[in-house]
Amino acid sequence: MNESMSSRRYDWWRHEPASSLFLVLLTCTMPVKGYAEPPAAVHTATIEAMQFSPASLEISVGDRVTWKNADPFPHTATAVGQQFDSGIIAAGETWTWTSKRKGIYPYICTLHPGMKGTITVK
Ligand SMILES: [Cu+2]
Repeated sequence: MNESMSSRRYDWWRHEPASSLFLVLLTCTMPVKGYAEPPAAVHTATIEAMQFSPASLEISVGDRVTWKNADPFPHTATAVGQQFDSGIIAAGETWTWTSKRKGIYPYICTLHPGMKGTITVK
């Protein structure tokens, strides 16, 4: 019984070389891909005293930006072109956005439109 099971397993490898090759390729390319791509960075913009700090951030595609509201009242981080919109970020809360496309994204706080910042995705 054990013998027939092992011969069946042998047959699978022998008669389905395409499947075997696929598995080998999948296994070999996954870690390589991981090394080739630079790790995504996380950038922080603090909202404090009615200002985004730093007001300008330069990031790469795939990077994340976390806004942290350090004021005792709510704010938003809303792209003028609507590419992102945090909605209300309550006092002490954070909101994170992952960049997907290159571009220059000026943003404001919709509650205090005088507050301005810019995210540049390169
Ligand atoms: Cu605000």
